[in-house]
Amino acid sequence: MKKNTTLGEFIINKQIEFQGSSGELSRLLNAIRLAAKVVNYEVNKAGLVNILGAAGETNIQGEQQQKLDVYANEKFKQTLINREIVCGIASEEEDEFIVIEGGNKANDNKYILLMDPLDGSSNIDVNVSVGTIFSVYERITPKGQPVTIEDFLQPGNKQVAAGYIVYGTSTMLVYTTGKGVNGFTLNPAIGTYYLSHPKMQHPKMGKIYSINEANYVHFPQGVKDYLKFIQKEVEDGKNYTSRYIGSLVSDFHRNMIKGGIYIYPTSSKNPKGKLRLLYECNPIAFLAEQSGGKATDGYQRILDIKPTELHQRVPFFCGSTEMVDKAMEFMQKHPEDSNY
Ligand code: P6P
Repeated sequence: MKKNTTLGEFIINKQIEFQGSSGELSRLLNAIRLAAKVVNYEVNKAGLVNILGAAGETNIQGEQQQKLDVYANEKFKQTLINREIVCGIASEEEDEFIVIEGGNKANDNKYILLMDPLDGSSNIDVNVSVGTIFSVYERITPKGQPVTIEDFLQPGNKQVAAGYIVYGTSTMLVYTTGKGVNGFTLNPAIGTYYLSHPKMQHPKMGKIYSINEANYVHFPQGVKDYLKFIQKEVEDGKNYTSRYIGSLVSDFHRNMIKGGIYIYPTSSKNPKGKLRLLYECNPIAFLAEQSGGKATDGYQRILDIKPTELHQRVPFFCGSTEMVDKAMEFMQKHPEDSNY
C-alpha cells in the first residue's frame, strides 16, 4: 500500500480484505481515530490552559486522576457511545464496565472496547509523551441483551483488534487487526493520519532495556539475575543502554522500532506487578506478537492468561524475542515466583 495512504483509506481497503465484514470494525476504528484527534488537541495544549493537575479524585488504582485522564476517558466513551458502535466499554478510569443500552440497537453490536484512556498521565505536567491504549473483542454472551463481566474477561488471544495512540513529538496511531501492525502519523495541520510505518517489525534482538531499577531490591531473583547478566555483557564489551520513559506506550513504541525489552516485574510494592492485564498488557502483547516480538509474565504468554478480574495486574516482559527469551531463562530458574 502506498505510503501516503490515509488511515481512512487504509481502513476501507482492509475492510474489503475481510470477506463479508459488516463494516462495524471499520466504524469502530474510525471512532477511535476521531476521539484520538480530540484528545491529542487537548494534550498538546495542556500546558497552556488550566487543565493540568490532579482532578482531585482517585481512580480504582488509588492513583490521583489528572484532569486529562478524566477528559480522555470521557472523550473516548462519548465518541463510542454517541455512534452506538460498541455494546460495552471498560476503562482504567471506570471502577465497573459500562453497558451501552441505547435501545436494542447497541445491544445488537458485537464489539466491546477496553482502554487505558491516558497511560503515563503522571508525565503530562513535565511534557513527556503519554498514550491511549485500546483493545477490542467480540462479545461472547448472546446479542440483544446487556453485556456481562464474562464478555470482558476473555484471554488476550481472543482480541479482534488492539492499538495505541502515542501523543509524542508527533502523534501516532498504531494498531493491528491480527494481520500485522501499521503506524499512522497525524498531520495536525489538516487533522489527517497518514501511513508512515507500514508493516512494523519488532527487531528480534536489541540493546535497550526498560525497567525502573529503583525497585531493584524488591525484584524477584530472576529479574536481578537478568540485570546482572546485562551488566556482565557490558563488561565484556557488549553494547546495552537503559531507557525508561515511565510511559509504557512510549517505551514500547521505541523498542518496537529500535529493538529492546520492557519489564515491569512483581515487587513488594506491586506483588502482582503494576500493569493491568486487560487494557495495557493484552493490547501491547498483541501488537508485540503481530510485529514479531514477544510478551510474557516471565513464565507464560500474556495472551494465554485467563483473566479473573477487570483491573487485575500481571508482571510484564515484552519486546524483542531473543531478549524476552533470555530474561525468561533466568525467571524459570525460580518457579516459586510464578505464583504471583
Ligand atoms: P513506575 C504509567 O503509570 C505506567 O502504567 C506505565 O505507563 C509506565 O511504564 C509505568 O506505569 C511506570 O511505573 O512505577 O516505574 O513509575
